[in-house]
Amino acid sequence: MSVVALVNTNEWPLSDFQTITQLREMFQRDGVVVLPDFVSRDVVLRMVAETEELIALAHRSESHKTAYLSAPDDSFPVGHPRRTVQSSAVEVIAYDHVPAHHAVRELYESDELMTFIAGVLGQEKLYRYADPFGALNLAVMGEGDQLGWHFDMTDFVVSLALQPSQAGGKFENAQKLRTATDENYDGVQSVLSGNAHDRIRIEPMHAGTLMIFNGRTSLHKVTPIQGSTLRIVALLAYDTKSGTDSSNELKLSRYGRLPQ
Ligand SMILES: O=C(O)CCC(=O)C(=O)O
Repeated sequence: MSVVALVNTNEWPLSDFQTITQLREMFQRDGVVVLPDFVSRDVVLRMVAETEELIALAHRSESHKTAYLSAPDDSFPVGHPRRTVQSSAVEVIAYDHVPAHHAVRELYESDELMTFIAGVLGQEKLYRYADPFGALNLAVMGEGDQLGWHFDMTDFVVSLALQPSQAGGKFENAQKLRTATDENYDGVQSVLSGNAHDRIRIEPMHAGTLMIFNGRTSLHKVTPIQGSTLRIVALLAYDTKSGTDSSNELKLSRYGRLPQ
């Protein structure tokens, strides 16, 4: 299916110079852009139904790490972000388990989408991840699951919200909290200890919303899921370099296996 049939191109014309320019300015300013109704309701319903068929293949991982996705470092004082543990639990359907006809995979593999995202990011060219598991993930969270506060290890992430939970499951974002040269530990600590409400925004995650997000500099979390409706998000991975793969350690913890 062509990308035009998947994307709401009336609202989001993928090759429109003005649209891309506005989004790029927004991304540079805020570290995040949110595109509601990026895919229409019909397409979302198809994506959810096709994902539900794969749920049995999801791998569950639970982790207790710091916001830097590392083990706590006892050389820092008690209460320091480098020593403060966050709990996360999520189930992930890996790329190799997503069949070629799945609408999310069709969208991910479309060059038009990748060129559009490159434009928003202000990059000449993007590449899909070479990770056979991590290039595309369908992340499924059930009652009680959450993602604790964390920074990502990649410069940006592209997510497509497919199904919100009944309650909870909110994406909270303390945008641009650190830079490459300033860890801003005081600012991070005040978010972790719940004392920085004015610093946090909740990004809308209605079904069909695409989000392009700089998670390396923005501290973010997903609040505990409430109710029996699964929260489902597709995570589309790209890089500015070709051949990017994840480590075996990450593969084992996130997917419970290694490529054959
Ligand atoms: O599920 C989401 O909305 C965000 C996922 C996320 O933060 C992550 O995978 O690092």
